[in-house]
Amino acid sequence: GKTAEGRITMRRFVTADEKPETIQEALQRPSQRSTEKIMAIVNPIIKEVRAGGDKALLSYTHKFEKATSLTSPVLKAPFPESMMQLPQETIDAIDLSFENIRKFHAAQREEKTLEVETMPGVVCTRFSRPIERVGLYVPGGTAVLPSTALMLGVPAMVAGCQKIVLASPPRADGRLTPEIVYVAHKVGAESIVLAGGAQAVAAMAYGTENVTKVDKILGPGNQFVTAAKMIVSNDTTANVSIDMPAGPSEVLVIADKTANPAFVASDLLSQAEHGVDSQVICITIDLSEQQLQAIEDELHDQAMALPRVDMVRGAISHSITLVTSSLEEAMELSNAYAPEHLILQIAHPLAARDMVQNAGSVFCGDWTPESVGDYSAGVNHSLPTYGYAKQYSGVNLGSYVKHITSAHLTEQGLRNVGGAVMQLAKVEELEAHRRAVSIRLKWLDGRAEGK
Ligand code: HSO
Ligand code: ZN
Repeated sequence: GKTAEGRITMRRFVTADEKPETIQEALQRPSQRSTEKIMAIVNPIIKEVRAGGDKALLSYTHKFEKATSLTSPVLKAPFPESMMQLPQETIDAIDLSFENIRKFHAAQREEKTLEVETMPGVVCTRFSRPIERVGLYVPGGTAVLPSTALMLGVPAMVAGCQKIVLASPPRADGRLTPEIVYVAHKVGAESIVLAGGAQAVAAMAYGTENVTKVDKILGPGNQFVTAAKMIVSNDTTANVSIDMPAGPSEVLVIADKTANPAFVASDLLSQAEHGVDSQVICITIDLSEQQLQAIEDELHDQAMALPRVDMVRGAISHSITLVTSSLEEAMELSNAYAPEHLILQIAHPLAARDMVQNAGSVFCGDWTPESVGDYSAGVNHSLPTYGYAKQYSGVNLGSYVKHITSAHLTEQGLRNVGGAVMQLAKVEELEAHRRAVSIRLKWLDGRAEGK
């Protein structure tokens, strides 16, 4: 069979022996299918769901998920107990993870209203409010991902969003993974849309007879989901925003002489098993040939024992090892790549963390595999991929709130700031703006003169 073919190994580059362009080229993400092609498929789906509502949504689910027995595209809370029957170990694991994620995101609340008196009598205030209705997309695909439901749902609950709508493609028998229903119940979701892909995104963006229209859509997905999110967020008639563009998952591991080769390999593989388009990068610092070999041997041996070895093979085929000789160089390469996950298996991980400029989430030291963050530590696993860690944050409490500012001036405040306002209004030739101030100042003067 396929799995017996060839050694599973990453191309190796010694940075000192290569031109910087070669290294940058090697660090390119695998290219995505052209956006035009994807858009051409996604646009009609969005139009149809928008026009046809529940019926159109359901027929896509029959077609793509083969869930032909499904008669309604939405499951409303309260969800029946029978849909969340789980082994006690799974319940305990979800409950423990839920609690850690809840704690970490609750600590991100800004309790206090920010208030600054910019001049005497001129008070500027900023406060936050939850986004009222959020749509959380939990992908189906090659693995069931209840952990993604936790990562999206718990912060929505903590932020106080009034309506939490989950969407996830049902299995061919029309049923949802019970773990996802259990998480939906725990975070207080009002409904679950039993659909995936662009059709689920469209349903939440515009609403249907039974799908609640939402204000923001969050969650990872394949290229169709990502394209749909981009299209609806560009449509002003939908009035919906999204979290961030998403691409395949990635990890970058930095390993020095103190790293355990078996640990390094296990972390590379835990990301590689996500899918053939995943990318993993290993940057070594000052390793001997023997130590490099030890990581490569571990990678091959551990990979061969994995049920998803075929995915791993695909991912590893466009993954690389960069051999460097200093922490500074390693960090510079990592910052340029801007990995979704950065794992520091080095002598002083916390000191190196200060040098991180671009990364979605950082995992420090030998005892912090990425999987703890994927599931249970409390940090979020919905993170910027494809280099977007340069400008985006991962999902966090702030993803579910918006800020409102307010100003409050006293009479004296208006006297203090009014001159500048009137002058700038004059420059912009906006006379009504100028008069909104002058009319008040005149009134104040009149009162002072007792008129
Ligand atoms: N590493 C994935 C998240 C995940 N891992 C879900 C396991 N389940 C992307 O950050
Ligand atoms: Zn993962």
